[in-house]
Amino acid sequence: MLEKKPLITHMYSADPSANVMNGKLYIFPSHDLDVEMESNDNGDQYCMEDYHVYEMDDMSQPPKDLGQILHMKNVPWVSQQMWAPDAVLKNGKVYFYFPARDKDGLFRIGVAVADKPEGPYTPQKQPIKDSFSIDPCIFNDDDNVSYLAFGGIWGGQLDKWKTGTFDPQGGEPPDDQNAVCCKIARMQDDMLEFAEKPRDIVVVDEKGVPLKAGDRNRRFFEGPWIHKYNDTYYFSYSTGDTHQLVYATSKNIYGPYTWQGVILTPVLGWTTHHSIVEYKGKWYLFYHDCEMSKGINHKRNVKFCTLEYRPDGSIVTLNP
Ligand code: FUB
Repeated sequence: MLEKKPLITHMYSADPSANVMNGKLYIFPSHDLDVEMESNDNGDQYCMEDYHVYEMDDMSQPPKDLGQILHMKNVPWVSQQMWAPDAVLKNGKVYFYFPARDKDGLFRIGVAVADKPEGPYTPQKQPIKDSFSIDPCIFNDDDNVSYLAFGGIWGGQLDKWKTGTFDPQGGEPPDDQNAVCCKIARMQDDMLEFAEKPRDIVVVDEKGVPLKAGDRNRRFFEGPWIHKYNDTYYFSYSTGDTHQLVYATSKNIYGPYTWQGVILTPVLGWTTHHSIVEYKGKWYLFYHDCEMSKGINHKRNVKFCTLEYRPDGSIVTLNP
């Protein structure tokens, strides 16, 4: 029984983006380094340098490490911290999206392209023009139009872009103001650039009122994921300092999304970060905790479990 057990045990891994490509399940996680670092709110302890990809045909067997697909030394614009990635197979190519700090210390989002999930990958020489912050999630809709959702506050810098330019003094708004929103942009057909200025993904409460910054159990923090179930878009994310995975739904990819509930209650460790995927007719939640390191924040391990929907489309809350 592999559910809720560390899936990758020969190295630390986090931020699992699980995607089906050519009928097989691939996991694109971050690779946590086994180094000693003090934790802080800026996330300096997450000093990752490369990515591996994993194949998991059989959910009762550990995934197979297909090897390193990208290292920061091969991406000219990157200075450090290769954080949570995602990937999609589209028109015969795999597009791998990853955030990292540029040479000025700002998080940007890059793309690397391959013919197969295991690579070889060719990174673009520059990040996506006008990209910022972290945690890209690429969603390809039924009409083959793709959207990139992204963002994360605090160490992920999204709250420093409120004015449209980077403000090093920026932060979360006062508690009674609207929360900082995750961003979404339609991608060009070549999947390498935004086709539009990124828009806010607004999450509203049951009365249709946007969530406030002080609503820490519900407001967006980081780790966006978009999937579609029964013609409804599900926008799910981490609430960061309240450590939950939560979700909201909409009939429009751009939102507004209506708050629904909790997918996963807090795990061992500060962060969790997830993806949701349908594979061979079942739905799965991939996430991480710190079981292998007994709770060291930056030494995480990927896990998965079965996800259940009720007949009304709501998700059954999971407890780790
Ligand atoms: O793994 C580094 C960062 O930690 C990710 O980008 C966030 O989502 C959080 O999991």
